[in-house]
Amino acid sequence: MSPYTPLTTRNLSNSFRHFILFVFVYLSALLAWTTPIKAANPFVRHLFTADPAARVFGDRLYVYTSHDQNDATYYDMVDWRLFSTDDLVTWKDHGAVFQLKDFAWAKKFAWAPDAIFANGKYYLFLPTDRNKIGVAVGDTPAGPFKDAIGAPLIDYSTTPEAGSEPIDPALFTDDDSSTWLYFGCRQPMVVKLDPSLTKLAGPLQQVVILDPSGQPVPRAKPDKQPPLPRGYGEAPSMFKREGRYYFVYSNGWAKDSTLVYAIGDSPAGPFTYQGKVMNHVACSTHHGMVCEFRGKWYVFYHTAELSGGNGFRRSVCVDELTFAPDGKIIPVTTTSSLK
Ligand code: FUB
Repeated sequence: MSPYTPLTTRNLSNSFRHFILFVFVYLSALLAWTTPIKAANPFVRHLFTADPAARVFGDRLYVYTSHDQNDATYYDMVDWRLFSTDDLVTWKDHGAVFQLKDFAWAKKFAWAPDAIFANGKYYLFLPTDRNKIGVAVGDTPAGPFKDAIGAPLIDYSTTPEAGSEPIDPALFTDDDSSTWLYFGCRQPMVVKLDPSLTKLAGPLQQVVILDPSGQPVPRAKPDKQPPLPRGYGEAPSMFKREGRYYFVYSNGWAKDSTLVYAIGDSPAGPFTYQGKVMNHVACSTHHGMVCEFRGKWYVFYHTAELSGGNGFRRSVCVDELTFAPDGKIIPVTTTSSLK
């Protein structure tokens, strides 16, 4: 073979093809380098939003939130909001998907929502009045939704065994299709739901959280800061990874409180305390959810940074979350473009 190959038309077109390929690869790498992997935190800034519940329906990520009022001096919210995205960079605002007045029996406090897909429909689980949980149903993730029962699913006044503050509903569907509802402030509760999702299918049980020596963890208190592991405050959520059940919750309202987690072998527990999900953020409440989207894991949470530290005017945020080889969560260092 000749060491010198003349520049034939064929070689020329090959060289051109290589050049185009090189430019394409170079530009793709440049684009990947400069394209943000998610919007800067907080990712909703045109209104105050809190208590994010992140759910994947189809190939899209939906975040249902409560909605703090611009002039709020308490958690006197009146509607629930929805945002969705394909890429965590561009978010669509779906507006208010349900309002307190859509439940004829509810009076106040449109607090932390959750959503689930079942029976070909989308169900919202919504706490009101600080003592009730209602269910709304719709045909799409963004509704329109209507009251699915015409009465609360959980009501402390008729079901005191639900605990004195049945708020913060969170749902989990296991591989066997059973659906579990977690809720409660200070007292974590779990109950199996009927497949209709509009009835309870089992006893209301307290969620048991143990320390690594098998002792129940002490309860969270507003003004005290017992050492970790500290007990349950509010904001439960559940996810399953590699056959294990991760119970995520806020460990209260102390200066260093945050989202923590415990792991168990069944959705009803007991769960053994593991550690923090993320660092403490500037806010008097901590509420979030861990969610897998397109092969990556994320923690959604809220902060009060955008309002300058007003805990009644919060903003939802998201950061990527990773696991150690033994399945433990590597505590997330939160990001913000406001710092
Ligand atoms: O948003 C009102 C309440 O604040 C929620 O129910 C709690 O989880 C806390 O975030």
